[in-house]
Amino acid sequence: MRVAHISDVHLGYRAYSRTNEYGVNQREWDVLVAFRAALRDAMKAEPDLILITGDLFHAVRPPNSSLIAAYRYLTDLQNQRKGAPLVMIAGNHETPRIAESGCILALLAHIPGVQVVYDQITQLEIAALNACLLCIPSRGVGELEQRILAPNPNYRWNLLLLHGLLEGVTPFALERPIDQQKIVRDECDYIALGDWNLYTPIAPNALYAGATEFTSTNIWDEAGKPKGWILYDVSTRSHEFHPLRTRPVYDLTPIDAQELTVAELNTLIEERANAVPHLDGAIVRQRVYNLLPELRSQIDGELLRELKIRALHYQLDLRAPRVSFRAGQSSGEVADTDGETRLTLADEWQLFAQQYPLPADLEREAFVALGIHYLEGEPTETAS
Ligand SMILES: [Mn+2]
Repeated sequence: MRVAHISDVHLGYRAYSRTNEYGVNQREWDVLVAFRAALRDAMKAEPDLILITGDLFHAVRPPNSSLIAAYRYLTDLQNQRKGAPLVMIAGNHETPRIAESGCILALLAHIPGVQVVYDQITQLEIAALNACLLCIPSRGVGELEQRILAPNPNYRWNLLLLHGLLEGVTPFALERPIDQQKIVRDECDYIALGDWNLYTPIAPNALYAGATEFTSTNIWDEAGKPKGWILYDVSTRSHEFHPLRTRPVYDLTPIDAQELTVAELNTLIEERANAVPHLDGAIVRQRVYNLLPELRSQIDGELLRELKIRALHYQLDLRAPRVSFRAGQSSGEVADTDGETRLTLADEWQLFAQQYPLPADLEREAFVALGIHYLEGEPTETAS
């Protein structure tokens, strides 16, 4: 039995202000294009089963344009596949906080061959494939503690679908990560994982497919890494990762402006941008460290306008010379002369945590402070 595994498509994701010739946000369009390409590629591989492991939609109420396109693509696909099995579970992005609100994925369950799990942990039996699928959507993760997950002996193949972060995948998980031992078990023929945006094998039989486009809160960390889908052979427990063409994302090498004239800085900005193989239409970030605030206005505006026209999104991220973010703590410590570490870990944490989406009931200031406390300990201990 061969399985096509797609995940974290995030239909309805929008970013930047650029629209395409149809008036649709360019990034929303890109995400649709990636989904269509994934379905087409998967279709060509003629899998027995297609799995979508959550966050097909970026939001509980996605834009109509994306909803209509998803319905059309999936209907076309399932017509071509003559209603062969396609199973999807809900991710956190498309799961409303209140269960009674209903889940948009329920709409797709009307397409021939499509089965959808968006609420509790559910066992789906697919007799035609002699397979049993234990489906754990985002909302089901909370039930895991009280459950004993055992394979169903009445079926030749046992699969598990999960949308959630296993422990060890990222240090930045907000919610408590899921115990690997509970999920990653040898008796399971395939463990199809969603929620993590990069293709990541956990075990030969347990894989994160990753997202199909760059839609996470920090795309710069993902720059240069492939997006795609997985073709998995259940009988040999082997897989192929199939990359998809996405919009290019570049996080350019930071420029240290400490000893540069403005003319030199402008030249470097231009050179780094032009060194990018496909700047036109790309998403680009250029960080500049140690820039004195009074020099900001002298950066070549015409150059920036040109870069912003060529790229889909060109972000010039200017940072003043390093001083502690907390007033009164530092005496204006000068930046490192080795040019390697331009920000302390605590400063990097602040920059990260100030933008990271937090649950509404979490106070950001306390969250940031706690992180600093963990990183630095008591100030008296680190003072030299
Ligand atoms: Mn997710």
